[in-house]
Amino acid sequence: MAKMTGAQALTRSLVREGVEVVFALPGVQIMEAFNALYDEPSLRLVLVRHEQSAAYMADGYARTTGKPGVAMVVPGPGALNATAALGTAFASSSPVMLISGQIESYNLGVNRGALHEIGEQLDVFKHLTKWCDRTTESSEIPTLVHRAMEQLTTGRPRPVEIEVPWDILPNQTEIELLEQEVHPKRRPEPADVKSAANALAHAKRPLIWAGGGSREADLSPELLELSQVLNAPVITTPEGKGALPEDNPLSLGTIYNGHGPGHNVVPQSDVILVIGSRMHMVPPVDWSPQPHQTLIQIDADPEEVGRNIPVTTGMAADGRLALQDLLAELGGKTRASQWTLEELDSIRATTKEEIQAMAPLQVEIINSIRQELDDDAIMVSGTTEVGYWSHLAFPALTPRSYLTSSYFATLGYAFPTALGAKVGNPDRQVVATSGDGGFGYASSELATAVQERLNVVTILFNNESFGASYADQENRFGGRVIGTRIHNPDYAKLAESYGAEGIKLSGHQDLRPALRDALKADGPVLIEVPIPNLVPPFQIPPPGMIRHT
Ligand SMILES: Cc1ncc(C[n+]2csc(CCOP(=O)(O)OP(=O)(O)O)c2C)c(N)n1
Repeated sequence: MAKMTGAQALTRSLVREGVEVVFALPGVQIMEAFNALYDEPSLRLVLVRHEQSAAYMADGYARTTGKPGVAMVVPGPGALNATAALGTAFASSSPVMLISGQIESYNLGVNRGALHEIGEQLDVFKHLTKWCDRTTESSEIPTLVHRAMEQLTTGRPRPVEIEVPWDILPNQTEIELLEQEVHPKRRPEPADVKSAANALAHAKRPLIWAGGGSREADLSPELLELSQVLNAPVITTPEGKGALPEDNPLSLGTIYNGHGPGHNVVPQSDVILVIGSRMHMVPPVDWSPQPHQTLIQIDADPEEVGRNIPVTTGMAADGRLALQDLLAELGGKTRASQWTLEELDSIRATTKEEIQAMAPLQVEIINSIRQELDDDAIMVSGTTEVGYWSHLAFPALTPRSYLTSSYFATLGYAFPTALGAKVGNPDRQVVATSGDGGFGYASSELATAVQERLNVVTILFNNESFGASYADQENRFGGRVIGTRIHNPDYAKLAESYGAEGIKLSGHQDLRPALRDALKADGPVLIEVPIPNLVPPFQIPPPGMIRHT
């Protein structure tokens, strides 16, 4: 026990729980907390320009480091500004803690119209978080933070939100701080491990399907070993990219919106091991796992097991522990499945040709980006033409190196998310791709990037439109174009006006040397690339798509 203010209890608790960075934007209800941060040199405050970015940055930091990301905002408008980012973190199973201030504890529930009041703020966050709570006692702040950390580090990682009314932050009282706790992860049931191992050991053509859960379970070493022991090829979802390096001979690449290797490999497989994926097939395709195939699903979230496709064996467990148990059960002896490397090479080549034929320009651009990047560079693929196609054509070579906005498909997330990734990984290259429409959402964070000297390179593809929506009007609405063409600033000049570097290319052919130089800069660089309007993968029917009449 020691005498301290509620705000000190908050910041000291964060330090004890291992937090190193808080992404925040000030306001009266959290000024006490800012004041307490003044005395915590180990806790870096990254000041942002919009609350959406605080939460996006916390997400980018969390997904690339494996450590919870923390954002702090004022209640009401600040908290609401953060919601799209929190929803993105929820969809992406990312451990983000949003600390929202609150109105005075004595005004809670009275609807008096206190500054920044929302009737019941916790209700806003109920469906955007795994857990949210508040305290009205300063002595309870360490417990609130501790419980939030427990939620972030156990089971399926998803965001949490905590609230502290501002009148309890200056209170000086005896407060006991808590020590960081390492919570045990959940092991699978031994009987399930036995039956799954038995099915995999006898599989003729086993297949491993790795989703975003593989990222959060950090199971890459085990995944590599298991794929080799079973001689099983691996496909991933966009969120699982990099779980097995995509240049590994057993990697077949990524399935996305029905495209990719799925139709070339799933039907031929007899036993499919799914790790950390919902198996939600959008659009529905005839190559999704069928009842005659043995389906084994491992997921940290018990509610996900069998939700979209019935499974033969389900394991609600930590992915890494489950793979370790499977490997132990299999005894480390290599199984000779029927897959040959020639067959896998042929599937890979066919898939590549299919993608190349659908999107030649996008693939050319993606290849030129990949060629300039280190293996462990972080790519935040924006909600844009080149971003969608990168799911299919950009090989991710290390874990935690490829970020998407998952099923939220959030426009505008890429640039701020990349900034958070860079804060957490100062020694890795970080690149974001963005459309002209998407970049506008958080362009003011150029100021943050300059202030924090973050060398994030944003490649902005300018087609002077909300391109995906424009293409939709061209293709589905007979060219009746309305509300999809946009006026743009001169992006290079915009970046320069913030003190960042801005480069305007006359064509995508010049991208490679520009990117090479940009990656060596001492701060943010924006590279604008003009491109024509193109068609995203979700507007091209994939092989085996089931059409509903
Ligand atoms: C927050 C949000 N608002 C709207 C959308 C719908 N939407 C998806 S793509 C798109 C157009 C994006 O335009 P741009 O960023 O310029 O990229 P482009 O499609 O031109 O490559 C829109 C409006 C969305 N996904 N997210």
